Amino acid sequence: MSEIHRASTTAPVNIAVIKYWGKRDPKLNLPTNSSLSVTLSQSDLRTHTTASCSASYPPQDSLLLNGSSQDVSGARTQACFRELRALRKKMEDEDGSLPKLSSMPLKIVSENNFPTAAGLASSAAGFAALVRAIANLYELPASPTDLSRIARQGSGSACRSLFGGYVGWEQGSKEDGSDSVAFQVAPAEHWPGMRAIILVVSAAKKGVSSTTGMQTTVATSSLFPARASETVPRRMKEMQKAIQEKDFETFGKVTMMDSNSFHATCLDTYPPIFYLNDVSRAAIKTVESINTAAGKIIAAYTFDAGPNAVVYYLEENEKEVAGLFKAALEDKDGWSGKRGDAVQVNAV
Ligand code: 2P0
Repeated sequence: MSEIHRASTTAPVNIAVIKYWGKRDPKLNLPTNSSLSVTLSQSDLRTHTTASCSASYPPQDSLLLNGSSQDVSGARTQACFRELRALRKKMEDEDGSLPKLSSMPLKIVSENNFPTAAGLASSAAGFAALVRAIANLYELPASPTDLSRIARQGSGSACRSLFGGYVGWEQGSKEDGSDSVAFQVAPAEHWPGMRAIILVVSAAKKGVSSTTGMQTTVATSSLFPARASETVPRRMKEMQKAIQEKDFETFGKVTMMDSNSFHATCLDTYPPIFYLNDVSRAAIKTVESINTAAGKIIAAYTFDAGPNAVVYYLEENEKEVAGLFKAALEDKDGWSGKRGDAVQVNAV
């Protein structure tokens, strides 16, 4: 019986406050604009992945996600496997005493502790964990930046899950994508009071996949060019400054405006893409009323490619935001606090 080599890791979910939406190169997952996210606490939301390899395994690579077998033949998963194997192979060629892991079949086992494909960026944590688990298995001397470049090819937003805290993804300008990598804007400890409440409106799989949606938006939306070339570059600067200065009002305003801008370009896509529903809009109104009552921005909503709201706030405003939110939404159609659909998490 051949030896089994194994390594495990976890990767966090990240929720963008400046959204990635649009690819300039779909094959390499190169974006049309930079983006920025807040990492959610791994004690609440994360993917745990074990990568193993052995000469005794069946010849095909395999991936088990939450107990069910996944297709690994897709170009994106293959790109991640190929890049990681090539790095390992190089090490093996340089040091003949290393076991030849690069030629063994891989077995990947992943578990999410949150609903998959519910607009909760499951692919981000998933690919980040997959890439790091294999890198650990292969004992690659790769930095988080190197791994972000590989994970990006699995799923764009995955590159942001290789760092903690507040994380940017530089769109880059090179055709080979070598400069399209994630970077840390600030560590979690820089602004540790950040919290998020996730309102799970629906745990169902999203209707329009991000990849398809983005492509249609880039091809048809007349709002999109201004968003990619003017709005987002300006907001990237504003957001980084707001994080550096721990300025929640600006952080919150830019977060909400960028979510609105992203969903406006979705609506402006033809055929139109609707991710928000009535419950999502009720969440927006609740945030507006919380901020009006406070006389300043103490809560900020953002929505990804689905109806679930993520609301950022500071710990000091816990009662006003998380408390009021649950009370206000509990009786609305499609929402029930009783089902435990509000997940309160430590952002960062
Ligand atoms: C984001 N989203 O910045 C944006 C906001 C959804 C809305 O990144 O095609 O699953 O795998 O590169 O990363 C979701 O898109 O897309 C996403 P692919 P991904 O978080």
